[in-house]
Amino acid sequence: MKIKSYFSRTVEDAMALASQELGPEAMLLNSRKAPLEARHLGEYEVVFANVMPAGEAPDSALEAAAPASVAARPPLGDQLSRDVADLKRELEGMRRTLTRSALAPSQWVGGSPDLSDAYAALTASEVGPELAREIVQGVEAHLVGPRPPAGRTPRHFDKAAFQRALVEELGSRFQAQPSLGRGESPPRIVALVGPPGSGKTTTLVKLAVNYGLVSRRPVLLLSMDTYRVAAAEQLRSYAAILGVGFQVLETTTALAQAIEENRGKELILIDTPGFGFGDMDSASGLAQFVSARSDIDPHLVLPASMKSTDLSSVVDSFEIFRPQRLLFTKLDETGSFGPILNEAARTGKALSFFTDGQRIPEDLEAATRNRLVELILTGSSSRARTAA
Ligand SMILES: Nc1nc2c(ncn2[C@@H]2O[C@H](COP(=O)(O)OP(=O)(O)OP(=O)(O)O)[C@@H](O)[C@H]2O)c(=O)[nH]1
Ligand SMILES: [Mg+2]
Repeated sequence: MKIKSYFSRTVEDAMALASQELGPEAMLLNSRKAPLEARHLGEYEVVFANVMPAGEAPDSALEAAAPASVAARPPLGDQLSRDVADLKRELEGMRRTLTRSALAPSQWVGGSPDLSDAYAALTASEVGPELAREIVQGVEAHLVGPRPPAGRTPRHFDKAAFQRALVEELGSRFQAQPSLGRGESPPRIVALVGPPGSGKTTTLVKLAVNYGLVSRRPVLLLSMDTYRVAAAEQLRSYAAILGVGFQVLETTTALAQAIEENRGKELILIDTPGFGFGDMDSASGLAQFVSARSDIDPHLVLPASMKSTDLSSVVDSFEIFRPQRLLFTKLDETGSFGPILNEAARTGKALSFFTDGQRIPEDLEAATRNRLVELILTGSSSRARTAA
């Protein structure tokens, strides 16, 4: 048997590596956030063991450590298979205990495994440890009252009641507002802002089709992206295909004028250039204009695959636009949706829409509480799709 630690960006990456190196029998013993001094090697440290198939030579280091009676057993036949099966069961038990004690706050150890498992599931989905703890404490309070006397928390809860409480607690931590525009009266004016390549232009076209063309609302697309030669052309082509109005504007004065001249439209969607950390200064003119206009609804477009800490920095740097809503793209590129919850909970900003693929217009959906809860608990973005 071999025990090996893997450092990686996600637990899934480590599992893939371990299965490659140690074989499909590789068993996860423990996972935890990597200690600070080893963080450069990866976010997580995940420990695996491989139990050698019958007939394979045991690892010498472990053989030396094994009790004489085990080491002396004949290496072949049924006895070995039984030993391996016993060992596997033992290791699985160890893994559960270790995972719980590594991931769950100590007050749950020896308390309810259901609570520890929920905490471990949330943190595995990259929900921040503090938020995960609050959610699980909320579930406990929901099911047994605010401060259960010591030893009064049941070890196991009714499955359905537990799931309901967990969904409710998770859902109460953020807002979802899948709508476009601020006031009730048209035109609804939306600006998509965000870092380079986050999916602003693609999402804008998806919105134009789903919330404009499909309901026969007159739409206008405006591009403020004159930074790169091809940028506005990308949107111009889409506008031509869709048969909707399109203008490229160089200045905020021209943008104000275009809005004024198109008050008859129902939906005006404004595309903006991607601003990276290094060029937020060049965003200030546009940001000032957008944030000062009470009729423009800026949605901050962010890739769901971004790490929580990076997301927070990006959201903070885009605060100059005063976006009230967060729009997450590329859900299909991650299996950990905790960072979306972390950011929505941290900022109190509502989630507006999700995109989960490159197909226009299909890969867009309204953000709802149930959907994010489902994403976090299942770790999968697949959904029932309408025929293309
Ligand atoms: N997998 C996946 N790819 C996406 C999604 N949304 C957008 N993309 C892709 O991401 C790339 C960048 O998309 P754009 O819409 O051009 O991004 P942008 O934010 O306008 O980029 P800049 O204008 O350069 O800042 C394109 O290849 C898109 O097809 C999504 O939900 N999933
Ligand atoms: Mg763009």
